Amino acid sequence: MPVDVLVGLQWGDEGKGKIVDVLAPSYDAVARFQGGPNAGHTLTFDGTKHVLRQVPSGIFHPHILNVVGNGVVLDPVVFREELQKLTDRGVDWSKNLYISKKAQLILPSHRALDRINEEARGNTKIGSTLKGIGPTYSDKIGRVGLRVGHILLPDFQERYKEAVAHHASIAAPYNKELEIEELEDEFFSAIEFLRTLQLTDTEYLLNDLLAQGKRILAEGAQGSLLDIDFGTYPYVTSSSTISAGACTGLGIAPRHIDKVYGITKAYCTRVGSGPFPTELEDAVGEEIRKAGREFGAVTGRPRRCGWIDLPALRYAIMLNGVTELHLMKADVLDGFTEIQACTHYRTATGETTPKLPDPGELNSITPEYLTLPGWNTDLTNITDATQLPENLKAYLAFLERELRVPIRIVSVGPDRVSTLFR
Ligand code: 2SA
Ligand code: MG
Repeated sequence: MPVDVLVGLQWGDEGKGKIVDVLAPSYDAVARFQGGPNAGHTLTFDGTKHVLRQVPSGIFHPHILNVVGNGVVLDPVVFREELQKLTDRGVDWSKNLYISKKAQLILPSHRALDRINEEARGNTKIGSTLKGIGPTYSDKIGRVGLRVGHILLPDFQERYKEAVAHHASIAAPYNKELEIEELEDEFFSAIEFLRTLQLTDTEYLLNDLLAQGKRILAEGAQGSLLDIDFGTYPYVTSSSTISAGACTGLGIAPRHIDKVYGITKAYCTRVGSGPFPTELEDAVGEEIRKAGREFGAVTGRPRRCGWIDLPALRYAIMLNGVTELHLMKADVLDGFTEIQACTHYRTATGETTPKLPDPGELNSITPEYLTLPGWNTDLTNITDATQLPENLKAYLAFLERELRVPIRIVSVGPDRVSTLFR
């Protein structure tokens, strides 16, 4: 069973990009199955930091095919910029990058609608990245979206105009104009560029690889608690971020899936609005934000920080069928003499539960914490998991007991080399 899936178990920014980069060499293809330019996957190696948004994180390895799957929403303008940046850094993506003709196109008017929708929500803003994600997926489900393959058709211009007219009619009741005229030249020149890339039926490409016994790594974006069905709805993104999304987002049958890598931080963060039971709105939260440099990779927004949330992780592990955990950013907690882990919640009626309640109830529950001794040791120079301080080993053993999944990787720094296998 040669497809492994990598997913974030929290609200995104767990460090998925780094792990894909580390694991990629043992795969023949890396494929993105959902999301779009709302993602910011950060990879650091040879002293340079790279942020990828729509390009799969295997792109630095010339022998690996990188596939943008049908489940993705693609912004051609951002995509061109991203590829230009890679070219400037000497990365040749011309032969190993493929894009599904069935992926949806993000138009300038989708970005405009994202902004208009958010403004209209007043106090209940989602905290969207404003990249047009929600409106583009709405059009996909509403069966009026434009696909990447449509740019190859002679009537693409007419289809584009129809879509924009539709979007203008959505904006009109809000007394808003789309104001996209100045963005259209850039959009169409990016479309011209997109036409020159390898656009194909990637479901065939991927299944042909499988038929040859090749191995595929499916790269998730955002996190399980932002999933459209199981996340903290409506404060979620608009795609299936869980492992099952890899099947529909790539055209791969469930029977091909083997391992599911679940990525979590040693603590927890969230960017955007919505419930976050273990959030620390105090000096400790601030300390984590500072130590972890917790600012959005795309928008630069400060991320909300808090302790690790085991009920939420148990839920994500269940939904994804996680077979191994990767614990990221352990080094961020180096300076703490004590750390806390939420093991249960106490509900409004006084019961304790190890489960994640319905999103509507999350504001009325109280997290119950267990305090553990911190390791209070600088992890930066550790190169082998056996050298980890005893208190960190005890934290890992505690998590494995509570979550019932082995922790195979512990990350102690942003660089590729700071990745310890157990
Ligand atoms: P959207 O833009 O419609 O998908 O936003 C809906 C919610 O999903 C959250 N979201 C994210 N959360 C964490 N990281 C994301 N990617 C970037 C990063 C974000 C950034 O890697 O740092 O730079 O700010 C991401 N993308 C979407 C979003 O905050 C909303 O809560
Ligand atoms: Mg990110």
